[in-house]
Amino acid sequence: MSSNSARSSRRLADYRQPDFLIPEMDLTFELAAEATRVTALMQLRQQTEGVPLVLDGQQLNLQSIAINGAELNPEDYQLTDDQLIIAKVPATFTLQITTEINPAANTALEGLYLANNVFCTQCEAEGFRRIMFYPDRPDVLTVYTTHIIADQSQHPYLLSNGNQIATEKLADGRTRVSWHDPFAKPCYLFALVAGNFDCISDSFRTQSGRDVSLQLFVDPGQRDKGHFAMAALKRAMRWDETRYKLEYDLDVYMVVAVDFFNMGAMENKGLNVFNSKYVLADDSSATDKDYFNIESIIGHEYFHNWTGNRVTCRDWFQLSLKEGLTVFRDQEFSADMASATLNRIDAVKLIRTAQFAEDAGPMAHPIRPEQVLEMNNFYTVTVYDKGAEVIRMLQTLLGKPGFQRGLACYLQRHDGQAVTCDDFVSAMEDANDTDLSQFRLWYSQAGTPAVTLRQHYDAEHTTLQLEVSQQHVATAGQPEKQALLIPLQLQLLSSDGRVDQQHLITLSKPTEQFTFTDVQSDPVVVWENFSAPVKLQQDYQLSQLLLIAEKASNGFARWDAMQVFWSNLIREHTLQPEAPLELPDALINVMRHWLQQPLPDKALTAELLTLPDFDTLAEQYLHIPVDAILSGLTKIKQQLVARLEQDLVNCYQLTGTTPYQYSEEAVGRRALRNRCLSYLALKPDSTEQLEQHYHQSDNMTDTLAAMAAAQDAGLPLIDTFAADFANKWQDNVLVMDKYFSLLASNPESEVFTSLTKLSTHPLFSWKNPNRVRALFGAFSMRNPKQFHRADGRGYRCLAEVVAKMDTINPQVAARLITPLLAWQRFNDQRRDHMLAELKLLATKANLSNDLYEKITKSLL
Ligand code: 7MK
Ligand code: ZN
Repeated sequence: MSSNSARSSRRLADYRQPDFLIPEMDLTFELAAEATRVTALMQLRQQTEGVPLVLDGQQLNLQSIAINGAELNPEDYQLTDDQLIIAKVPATFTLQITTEINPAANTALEGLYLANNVFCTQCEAEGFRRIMFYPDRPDVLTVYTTHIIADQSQHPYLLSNGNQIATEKLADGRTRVSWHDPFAKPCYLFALVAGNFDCISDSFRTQSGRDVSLQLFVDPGQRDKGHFAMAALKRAMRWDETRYKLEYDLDVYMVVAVDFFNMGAMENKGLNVFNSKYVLADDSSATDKDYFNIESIIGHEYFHNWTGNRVTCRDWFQLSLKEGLTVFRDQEFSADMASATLNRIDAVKLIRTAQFAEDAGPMAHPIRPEQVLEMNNFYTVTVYDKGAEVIRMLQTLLGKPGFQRGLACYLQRHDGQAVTCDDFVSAMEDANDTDLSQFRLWYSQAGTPAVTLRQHYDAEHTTLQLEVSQQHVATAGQPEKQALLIPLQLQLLSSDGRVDQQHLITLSKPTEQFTFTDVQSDPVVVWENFSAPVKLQQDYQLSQLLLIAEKASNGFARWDAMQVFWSNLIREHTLQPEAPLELPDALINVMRHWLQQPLPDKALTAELLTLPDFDTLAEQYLHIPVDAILSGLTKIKQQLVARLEQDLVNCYQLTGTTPYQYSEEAVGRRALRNRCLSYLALKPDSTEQLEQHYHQSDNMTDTLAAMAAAQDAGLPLIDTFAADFANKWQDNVLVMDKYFSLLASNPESEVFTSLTKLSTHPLFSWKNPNRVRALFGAFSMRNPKQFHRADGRGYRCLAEVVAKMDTINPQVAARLITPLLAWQRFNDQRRDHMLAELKLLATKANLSNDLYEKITKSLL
């Protein structure tokens, strides 16, 4: 941690080529909990004449340093807090450096750390500098040979990137295992894992007929929970071959699951490391959502092998080059594995909540940021998910075949290189012979555009004129905005709901007119699939929204129409919170129809029957009317139950259970049934049904649904469920995370007692990010009622956790603080309480860069 005065951001504009290249490196790790020795032998080649050699390094203990075999004296180099500088070096030379590090003391989980008796690394983005002195930047590509020396009785598996080339028993009883990765890679893709695991082995024959050995490592005793992930991996490998003709390139692909991990997973070349939450699953302990996430994240990391590893980023400002693209690829994979509509709905929900909020707040940044203090703060929904939307727009504009050509050109042209977002767009342009200069603004401009659509129908000439305009508001640090290139996929529906015409229009000016001919009647204009990350504003009548919801062929558009309807209703309520909130009969009839005759896609039916959540609604206000949104949601739910009770009961029975299976049909059926249950729980006499649901459940999705329904309805029954659940699952820490999250979402004020109690639970640990996120992440992000209490108690609670976590794991602290940064969006006491907490945090000594950057931007 640096003193506040020494902090300085880096800028994209200041990029310079590396001064030295390191084509090859030989690394030896002598593992020991508190003093691991790392010896590196590197071949260096100077690129810029006469410059000193500057290596990054943090919290390292330098043991020795030699150039071409000659030991250096202390006056030959300079050691600072985070650099090693050697003023005079030859043009080409070998450099040998030995350092000592303390993995046991590493609670930040960056670099090499020891947790649960497993040595594990996480190097992205800038963790390698906590392992050894090195130019820790993604444009220095090196071929690694890695030797791991350890006591194999303690750590039977000693793993690193690439192929295992040797294993040798040493005279002192320790073992040395050697690995070689033939693909030159940046140091952020380096990995080392040493521990005791159960290993699931399998193999995959590639399209060209090579056999790849697949190995999945899980905690001893967890073997049965790894089979789904292994099967998902094989589906991902096949999909990338079929869709993009991309094959795996090494002889072995390893995945290790660990419980201590800052993020979801990591694509280290040939040796992925996963948070165990995204690997381990079986039918009784995993939810439908868990299964979904595992397949999607296994896919994501696998797809990085081409988009990220074979072609990597020149600098960290280009992060979206690999992440936006790889999220897009994992979304397309998931859409092909199950319901494309549901996948799109989930992706859009995330954009409309977290991403729109980020783009409107103090941390707003373009998908290619221009200035960064702490890189870890830029692993954001903007870089990832808005980045994926930008890639999706390219596919929409160029068509699937055109996009495919562009991607092939990009990978072929830049294989083995570290490149930029501009290089990617250029490949798309060249492969399609088109000019994307205006499109490039999506990479540099932050903020969510608003697009307004007005229609004028001319019955005499059967023409429809659309007047479309885009509006932009200033974002943090970026006051000027330009018109973007915005693709809009539209359908014209006739009054019986039939698709009359389909058009892809491309808005490029502030305002533009589009004219369509042969339109037989004044149509309902429907936006398909959220074809651009914008807020689209259209003036719909209630009857038009219901027509879309009921009749449109596009499932996404049906869901979206319902979202607009509920948002409008809540908005009216926030303007007049005392006025009675009456649901129109036409709406009730449509909902009744869905309950009586669910659509073939039951998951979509469930979504059509679900109200927008607090965050989705909140994002639509400049100043968030917390109480009115919450009371509006409650009133609507109560009316729905009162007016649809019998239909909810019938639909619940209609969707009766069969033994658990993770299939698209069964997932949809459970979603619909549990949606009904959550409404029915609000009836006065729901206890019996909830008990039955809980006790009959053979799976985690249904069990948690009963518990959540009981808790949200304020029934004492939740205490009985919780006790039973904790007793049953006390030995499964991932399931106990769900228990922590559930109790942290309790909308009653006793949640504070639970938080205190659970933070001293035997399974809870401040050092494990999964536990902390399960408890306090859930509280701050899934409990709007108690978190946003007007008396500030929720904010106080979070701020205390953030302060504590900053001393243990700054990355986790910086992610947790997010909801407090948005203080400008709240009124009166809430704003004052949030500000007070931020200001108090700002005065803390030794604040991490992670928190410092966010807090100062928010207080600016
Ligand atoms: C996903 C980086 C890694 C946030 C979301 C991931 C991370 C952070 C997985 C860690 C990833 N490269 O594959 O993108
Ligand atoms: Zn990724």
